[in-house]
Amino acid sequence: MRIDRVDIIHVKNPFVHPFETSFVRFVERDALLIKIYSEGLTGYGECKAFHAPLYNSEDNGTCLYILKNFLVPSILHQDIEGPAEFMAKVSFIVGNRLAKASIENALWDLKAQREQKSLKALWGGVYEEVKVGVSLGIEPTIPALLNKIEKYLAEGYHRTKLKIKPGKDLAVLKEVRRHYPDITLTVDANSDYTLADIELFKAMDEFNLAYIEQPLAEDDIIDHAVLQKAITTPICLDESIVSVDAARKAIALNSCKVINIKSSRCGGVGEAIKIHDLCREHNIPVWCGGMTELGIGRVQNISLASLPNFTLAHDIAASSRYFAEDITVPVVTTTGRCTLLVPDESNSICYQVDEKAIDRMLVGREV
Ligand code: OSB
Ligand code: MG
Repeated sequence: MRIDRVDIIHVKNPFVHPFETSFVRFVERDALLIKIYSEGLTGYGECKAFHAPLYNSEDNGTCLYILKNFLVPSILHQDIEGPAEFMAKVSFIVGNRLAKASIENALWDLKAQREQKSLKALWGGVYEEVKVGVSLGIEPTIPALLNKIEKYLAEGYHRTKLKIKPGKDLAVLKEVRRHYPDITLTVDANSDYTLADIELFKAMDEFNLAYIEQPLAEDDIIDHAVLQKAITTPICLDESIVSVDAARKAIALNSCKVINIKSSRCGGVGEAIKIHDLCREHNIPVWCGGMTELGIGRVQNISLASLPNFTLAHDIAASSRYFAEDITVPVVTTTGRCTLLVPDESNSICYQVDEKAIDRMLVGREV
């Protein structure tokens, strides 16, 4: 496909409620969108970086720099076969996976349109519906958190994940379990602990958590292996799994029993599918992680989550979990059966990008 033009669109969409993680309190989604024009079609990708390098080493500023200086020039006014050829072409660039994935995702959108296939069909999806979970931020008080849990259970979320940080962990869990002894519950530490906290994680075993997500450092699968040996609760790695090679090593070391796949974090859907396949061979269940994305990213995540080994509930909530307004028509909505419908030829679900909504959220555009 000939690439005629690439726009980088900067938008901001306020959150309906602040979302606090161990690393920052988010009040809005500040994001770069990629729009690629090719032979009369337009493909969209969403860059999953944030305003600052807090989740990993990239942010919107570094992504914009890499996009403008390296990634866009590698495809603009050229003939390119598709996402895989693009990834091979930019493999000389070390890291910068969130930036690479934003273009890769837009090329998948174009490929799907050219071949008149759904992303689900292109990627080998099998499920018609995928399970929704909710990721709840750190709240100022335990009653405030209990209110949030109640709200999302009532909305039909299948799994509740609580963000934790040192000082906001065991006491919170104890109260939540006292009120909700039977819900499917997990915690996400976003790397905020070390092996010095091993006793704290041993104490978590009594809360019957489905898993503990990324307790230790991004680059430390050795310490995660030590911790996994010391506790019965499964560890789920998020930040650490930046590639299929990282997944292979984590599995070999028994650093985790579950993996959260984010196509952005590992440089694109091509790599995400390789991780999915590897985990399937090793009986490691996976689920699709989220980056509080807007609709473009949300819809692509739903399609990825339809692959067979995505058996646990995903961090792909309805648009309304974060936003009053989203950038797809329709916006993402749950079914009422703790699931989301996967867009496909076989059903009538089809999402269009809402250009007018993008214009309302617009900060700037680079053509
Ligand atoms: O670690 O999974 C994470 C949000 C921002 C950055 C990292 C993470 C998260 C979430 C929210 O947990 C997931 C979502 O609902 O999109
Ligand atoms: Mg996480």
